[in-house]
Amino acid sequence: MVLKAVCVLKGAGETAGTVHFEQESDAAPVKLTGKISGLAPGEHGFHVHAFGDNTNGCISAGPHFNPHSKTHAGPNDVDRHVGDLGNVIAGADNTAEINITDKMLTLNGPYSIIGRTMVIHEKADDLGKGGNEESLKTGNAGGRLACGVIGITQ
Ligand SMILES: *[C@@H]1O[C@H](CO)[C@@H](O)[C@H](O)[C@H]1NC(C)=O
Ligand SMILES: [Cu+2]
Ligand SMILES: [Zn+2]
Repeated sequence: MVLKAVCVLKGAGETAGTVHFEQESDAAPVKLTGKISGLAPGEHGFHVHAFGDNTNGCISAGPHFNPHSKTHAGPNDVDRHVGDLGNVIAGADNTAEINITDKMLTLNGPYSIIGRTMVIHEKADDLGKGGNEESLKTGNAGGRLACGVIGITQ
């Protein structure tokens, strides 16, 4: 069984994109592919946030999806928020190509990310290594440029 999901990211500015999710078994990993445009060249924090709520823009999505009550870290760390996907990198064309295989995300079960929100940030995520309190919560990734709810697709 292959599970699939999609997320269309939009925001107040010109940042926009589409991310496709695919899970080939009944557990992690999940593969993410897609593209986000309208980004300043360089690294941008990229996370799954807890709520599929965009009523007040991306801010209503709440904090990083963290069902195991861990501190913020990078995607390769054992102790991390489930939603911690690190950074995507935009090139000189202001576009980030997404090609991530993540060992912790799932599209089914009690910790499924379906119905939650993907957020792309203004700044780089310091992966919890910034040496301050905020680093262990958000990675100091700054404002939310665009976001979208992760939905089931065929
Ligand atoms: C995506 O990443 C995988 C694993 O690193 C690599 O084999 C594959 O060629 C990449 N695909 C694209 C389109 O960059
Ligand atoms: Cu985020
Ligand atoms: Zn986090």
